[in-house]
Amino acid sequence: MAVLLLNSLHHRDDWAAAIRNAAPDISLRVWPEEAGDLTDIRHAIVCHPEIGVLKRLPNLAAIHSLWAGIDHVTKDPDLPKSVPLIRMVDHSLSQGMLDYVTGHVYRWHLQMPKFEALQKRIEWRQEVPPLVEERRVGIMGIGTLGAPIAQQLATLGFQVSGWSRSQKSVPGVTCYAGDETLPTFLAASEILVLLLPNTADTADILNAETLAHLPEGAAIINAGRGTLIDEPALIAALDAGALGGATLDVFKTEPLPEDHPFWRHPKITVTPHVAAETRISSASQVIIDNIRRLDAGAPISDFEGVVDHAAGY
Ligand code: NDP
Ligand code: OXD
Repeated sequence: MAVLLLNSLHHRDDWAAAIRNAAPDISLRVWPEEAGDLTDIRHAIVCHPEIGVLKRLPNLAAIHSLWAGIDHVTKDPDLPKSVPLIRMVDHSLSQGMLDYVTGHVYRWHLQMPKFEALQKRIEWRQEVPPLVEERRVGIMGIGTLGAPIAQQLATLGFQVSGWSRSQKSVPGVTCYAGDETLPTFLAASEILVLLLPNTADTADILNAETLAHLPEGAAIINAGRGTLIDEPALIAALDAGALGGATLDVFKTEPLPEDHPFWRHPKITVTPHVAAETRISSASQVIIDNIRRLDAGAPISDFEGVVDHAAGY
């Protein structure tokens, strides 16, 4: 049985080389040129796979996503949902996100955008930022990536809240769960970090109504998905002065179109979907281990990151 790499986006040949080097015993074929007989394929490793291909693989044991988000796979209307889909859970992805979020939280906490603007105007204005213990940070989505970030920010001294679908317990973090707690959670988030997945329930979850719960002058860091934010509502809140600023890494349309207002908005920092890259060196080993364990008969319930299609993530 073989493994098929369907990677239309990221360093396809580097991924193939890494897997072949680390696991010469695995028979890896690269879509499309090496696909061969599709009935041989037991595992599909995917990053933005071509729509409709996965349903043509009748003997799949699992689909392995190179990304933590799985919307690049579930957008296929013919995705075979009876086949387990495993999203990426990897140390380097978690560390990259921890670095990104910590850096941008500090940037807003220390009011760096304000001082950058003052410098452009050659203006000396001493507005001393609060201490970390006076700063309230909210992490929306305290899953694989969000929970250790919330814990780390709490260890650094911030007042941290987290919000998720099911009740969580994270040391040092006030944990909220469910839609009814969202207004209270948002009201405690001077810096709000979005680390939710793209699902039917999270679409435009930050909109005019929910943004209004944030403290005046709050900053938003979106490292989850662009679908989480109602874009016109965000711009309106920034322009009205209700929000202090936003760092946006993910967008409804990527690459962000040249004429999109986010590029030139004075209160928005754009990063081009780089918050946390799946690093080939470590993540290829995660996939190889998962394939080996599945082939050795480990039950799917033993694996981290198995997608619940009903929940959408
Ligand atoms: P997880 O599935 O581990 O965590 C998702 C979190 O969101 C969980 O806490 C979950 O709650 C919560 N959640 C989901 N739906 C809802 C809802 N309707 N209401 C409240 N809470 C909800 O995912 P990861 O932490 O691994 O990744 C999160 C996302 O980060 C990915 O889906 C992807 O979109 C994004 N990402 C972005 C990257 C980038 O470079 N910008 C890189 C990697 C990931 P519960 O705990 O109860 O299940
Ligand atoms: C991911 C991403 O989901 O890079 O892993 O966005």
